[in-house]
Amino acid sequence: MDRGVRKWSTMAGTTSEDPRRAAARAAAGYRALGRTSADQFDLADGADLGRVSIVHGANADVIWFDAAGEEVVSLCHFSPSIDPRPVAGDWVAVSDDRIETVLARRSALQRVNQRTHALQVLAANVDLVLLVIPIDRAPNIHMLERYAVMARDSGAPPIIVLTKADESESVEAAVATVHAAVPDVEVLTTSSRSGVGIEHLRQLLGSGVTAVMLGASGAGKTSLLNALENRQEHTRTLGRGGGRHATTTRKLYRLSSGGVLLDIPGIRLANLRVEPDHLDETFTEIDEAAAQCHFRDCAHRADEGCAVLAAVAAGTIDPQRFANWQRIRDEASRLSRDRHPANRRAARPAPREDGTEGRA
Ligand SMILES: Nc1nc2c(ncn2[C@@H]2O[C@H](COP(=O)(O)OP(=O)(O)OP(=O)(O)O)[C@@H](O)[C@H]2O)c(=O)[nH]1
Ligand SMILES: [Mg+2]
Ligand SMILES: [Zn+2]
Repeated sequence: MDRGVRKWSTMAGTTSEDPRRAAARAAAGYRALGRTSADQFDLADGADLGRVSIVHGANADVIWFDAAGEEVVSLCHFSPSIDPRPVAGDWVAVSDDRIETVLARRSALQRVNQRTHALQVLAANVDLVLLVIPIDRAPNIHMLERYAVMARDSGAPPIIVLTKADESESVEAAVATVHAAVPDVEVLTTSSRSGVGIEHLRQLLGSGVTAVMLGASGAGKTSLLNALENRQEHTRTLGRGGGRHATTTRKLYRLSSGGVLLDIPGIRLANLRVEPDHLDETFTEIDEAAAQCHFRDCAHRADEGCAVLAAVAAGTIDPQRFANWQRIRDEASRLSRDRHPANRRAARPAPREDGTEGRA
């Protein structure tokens, strides 16, 4: 990279233009990039604020605004000591085409990497997680529940976006099924083909909102982006050979509705598996506190000498994280009980009042 040839923040700032107008233009640019009043950062002298749009290995495309308020997109490499590693959606401090620091994240969508068992951040600084579920067939509730847990764990509220309504035999039944599985989350029905629900989605994705789409490959995520923007990003061709994922990178898009949308590749159910082991790896703080419980087999319910409950009460463990942990723990033990044929009958949920069974 030709460093020194191109001065970072003074490049276009030497004109006689009114600096206040330039600053106002830059501020508007950062707002369109999803910056909110909650994003107040302390930048080192000479560094510029930027947002990561896409990561390629140890480089990333960063969008920022120069001293003249002009938008610049630079391919920046990571400072060798960078920690954490930048991901799409991160706010970063850049100088000389280098990402110096990743600024504090106000939310992060993450999953456990199946191979390394390490936590992997998929998207940073999101305000809304769109759980994208196709309804051209029966909605996959198993998957939806895990997505909901992931979303809740991110710190950003979820919204369920049902796709392919044009190919659904019974939209109302799908909505009812999904609503019963994840009761307190708004459900929006869409079709990228007919345009149903797209305007409503646009309204949810207004200025200052960064959303990420979470859903299986082929769920119709990129198609939603295309429908929102009347554009043509590459989507998946179903039923043919070739690559399984149409979208292979996580990328940030600015929307004409004012918001920002992160498109990420589909996540397979296998990578969302709920196992007690993964629970401990994902919720390490709970696992660590549990080592201090008085009873070795403490269930952290109401037990005497429970260090986990004490940590929640003291605020060292986030109550929301603890609630999510309890939810998945209970589900994991129910699943393992269900695997024993002798328990199957007893473990089946009672019919609900509306006559439907609890879950698929
Ligand atoms: N009938 C119908 N088909 C749709 C709709 N939305 C998407 N599809 C089709 O579903 C397939 C997958 O759509 P994509 O948008 O590529 O799915 P994706 O979730 O981005 O998939 P990955 O990028 O692999 O994660 C494509 O063949 C689309 O044409 C819809 O609203 N109606
Ligand atoms: Mg896609
Ligand atoms: Zn305990």
